[in-house]
Amino acid sequence: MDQLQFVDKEIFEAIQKETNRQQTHLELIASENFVSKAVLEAQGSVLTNKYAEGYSGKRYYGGCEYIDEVENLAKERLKKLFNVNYVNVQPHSGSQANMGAYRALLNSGDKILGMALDHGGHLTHGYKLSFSGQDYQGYFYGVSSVSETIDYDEVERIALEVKPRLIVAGASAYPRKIDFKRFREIADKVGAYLMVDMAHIAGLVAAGLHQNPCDYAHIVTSTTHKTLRGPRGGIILTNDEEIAKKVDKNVFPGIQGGPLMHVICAKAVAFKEALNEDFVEYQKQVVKNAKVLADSFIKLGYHVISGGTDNHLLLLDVKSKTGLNGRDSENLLGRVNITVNKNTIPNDSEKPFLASGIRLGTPALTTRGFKEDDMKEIAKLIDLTLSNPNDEEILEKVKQDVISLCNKYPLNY
Ligand code: DSN
Repeated sequence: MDQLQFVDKEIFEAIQKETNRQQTHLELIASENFVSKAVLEAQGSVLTNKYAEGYSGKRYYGGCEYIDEVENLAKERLKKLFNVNYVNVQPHSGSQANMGAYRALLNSGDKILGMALDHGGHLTHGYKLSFSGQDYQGYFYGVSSVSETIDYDEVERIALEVKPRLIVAGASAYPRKIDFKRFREIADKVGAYLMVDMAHIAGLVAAGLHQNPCDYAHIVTSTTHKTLRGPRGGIILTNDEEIAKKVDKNVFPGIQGGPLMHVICAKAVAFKEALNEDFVEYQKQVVKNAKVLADSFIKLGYHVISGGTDNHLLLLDVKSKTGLNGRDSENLLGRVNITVNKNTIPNDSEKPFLASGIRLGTPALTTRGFKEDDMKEIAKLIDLTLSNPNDEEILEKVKQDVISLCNKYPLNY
């Protein structure tokens, strides 16, 4: 950034402060990560200047020969990464990927059956305040109140009752593996499409650490910036040629205009990185770190939802152990440079704005190089903070320990 400081000092300084915040805080938001410098460079490239409505070889603007090269590379790499036949790399976000996928398969007013938001689902899986619950009729399944995991027999029972046109599998706060094969069996039994939103676990899938939804679902959507460690954006994947054609039409011109070619360029770079062997090692470490973090909290006497984790995140019931709700825990941890988000837990007695839990994820810290012993230390620091909300001396000491930990693993930006 050799120009920005002279052209726009205020924005330059805000970026400097955000860079410093990222360096000096423990980033435990499960949906965030740190991209490589190569991804940053690609996203900050001159491709931001180019209009390219349409698809490779069929654009509505001239001068797209290099743009086509970039989009083709992104698509070929993505197909290889998930072993799938057709992909669309143009959705600007995960929500738009989901909108494009729904519009490819559904008519307005059709029934969709997704995971309830307060059980770990996502706004775009049929929630009433999202387009997905307004354009379609949203029905929901949740987790068992005993195991706090998906009860597939119960999903089947609801599906038989609701008879949805589409079932959505995938979650934004679910710490266990999801059985996509079983979801497909349920979908087939009720004559529904199966869509999997793999946004949270895409990196794990790419590394072979989770069942690949492309083997089972009619359509798969994802973001590219979570465990997959790319730029912010969305993608749609399918093995069905007819569905692929509908997806393309519904993304452009259906819901979007010109693709963000600088972002697609950065997606291509991230997909290349994800095809490297070291990406598999990274994802293995993400999962190891999450397990150690979950175990550490269990040892400290916390209720970890579902008793642990199989993936990159865990849900911690803070209220039952500390008396603090999720919002106050998030704020308190923010004061000691630990970044988390409040989250409802299954059958939460608190409203979503307060929530009884926090969600913790390991993708970002694992990118920085954090290992199992650091996770044990982080659990202790979080517990110390939440157990002493009014002790300024302890909070200051925790903050200094957090900064020391961050300094041990500098971010190379
Ligand atoms: N907001 C994302 C998350 O935090 O999981 C989902 O879109």
